[in-house]
Amino acid sequence: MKGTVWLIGLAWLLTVPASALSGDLDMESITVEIHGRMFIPDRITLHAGRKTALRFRNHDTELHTVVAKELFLGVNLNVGGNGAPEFSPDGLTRVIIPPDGLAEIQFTPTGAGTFPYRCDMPGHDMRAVIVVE
Ligand SMILES: [Cu+2]
Repeated sequence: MKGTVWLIGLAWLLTVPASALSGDLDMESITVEIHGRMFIPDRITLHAGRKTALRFRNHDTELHTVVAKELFLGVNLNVGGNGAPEFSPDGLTRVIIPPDGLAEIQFTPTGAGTFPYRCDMPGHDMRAVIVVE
């Protein structure tokens, strides 16, 4: 009997996509790759009212940051991975992502708009846009 339960558990693990393990089945997952001091792609679209797992994966051998002025202010969120989030009283202001690091921000975008973000490390001219529709 124990063996059967174990097998069912294993089968479940193998059939459920990895994205579902970290949250709801209806969560929208999107990943921005950071490579050669660029955000790739430099424009992504999210959906207002939809639970979202927004990931930034740093493939470079240097630190990068994600600085978004308005997108995360006043929004409930969770930051996972090995990034270092920084908060003001108004909300998440910056996430520092180490080399080969990954930051996952789980939140629900509240309103439509176009939200530029950037990396504010000295000398990095890295800009990209998140569109919420
Ligand atoms: Cu950078």
